Amino acid sequence: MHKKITNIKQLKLIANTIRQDVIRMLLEAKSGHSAGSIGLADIFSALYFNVLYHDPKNPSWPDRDRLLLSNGHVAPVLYAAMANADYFPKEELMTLRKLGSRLQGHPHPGSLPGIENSGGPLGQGLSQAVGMAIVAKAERKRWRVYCAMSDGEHDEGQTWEAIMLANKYKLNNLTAIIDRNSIQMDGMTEDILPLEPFAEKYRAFGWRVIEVDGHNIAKFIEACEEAKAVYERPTVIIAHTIPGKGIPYMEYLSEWHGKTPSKEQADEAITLLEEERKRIEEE
Ligand SMILES: Cc1ncc(C[n+]2csc(CCOP(=O)(O)OP(=O)(O)O)c2C)c(N)n1
Ligand SMILES: [Mg+2]
Repeated sequence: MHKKITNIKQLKLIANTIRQDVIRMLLEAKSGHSAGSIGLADIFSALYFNVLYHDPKNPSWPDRDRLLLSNGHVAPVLYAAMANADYFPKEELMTLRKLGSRLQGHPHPGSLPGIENSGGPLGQGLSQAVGMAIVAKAERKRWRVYCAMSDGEHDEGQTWEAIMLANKYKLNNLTAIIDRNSIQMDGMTEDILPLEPFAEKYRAFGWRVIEVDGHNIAKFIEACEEAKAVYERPTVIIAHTIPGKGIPYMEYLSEWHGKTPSKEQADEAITLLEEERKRIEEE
């Protein structure tokens, strides 16, 4: 089984590496989704190096926790986290979106071991996760189901069907993690189709709600631990993140939802991230 890292500084350094990998992957691929992927680096560092019970050398280990990625367009952050956790060689990251690559533009379980669901069509991941959590409960398994989702995909009615079903079956083995970055493809979520009061909606649907700063790795891990102790209810962690976090020309801008950096922009991003790395090392 993968060894848990509890040192927050180390997890921050891994998140920094993931961000740098994502920039290099997107530069090489010349297509893909930047802002959401960069914003999720801290959460994916925490998930793959602390929260999940998994074994990168045995991806289909039956007792592993299942992590589903519903907002499949942020595949770059998932692949970067997986490569750093040793699921596959890091060089392969540069094949993102290339013909014949295992790293499809949106994750595909048949292509890459360790991927639990097909993502891409938004709004479906939570339904898949609920199905798995129902099976785990019925068979009295100890593994948990995690579903990473985005705020934008709450515009899909199917998401709310899954939210209701999770409540009906009291799925305390399910943790949903929402990237509350407030952007979607064409603008801010509150302008396109308002989600607020978001937490209250989940509470009204019977879920335990924990809101965290999605860049505070320690608090995020704490929230995941807290979710394990909730009695007979699913938990949602609403993680407030900054899209494009750490790269000022990208931060908070929905135009960076599906755009990739130019060579100059990528160089600037790597320089900024290297500076951040030094700051973390000096902490
Ligand atoms: C069912 C479906 N409708 C539309 C799309 C096109 N699409 C891809 S990403 C996206 C924006 C969704 O918002 P969010 O996931 O919050 O974006 P982010 O925060 O990552 O920028 C849309 C509409 C899709 N993939 N699936
Ligand atoms: Mg979003």
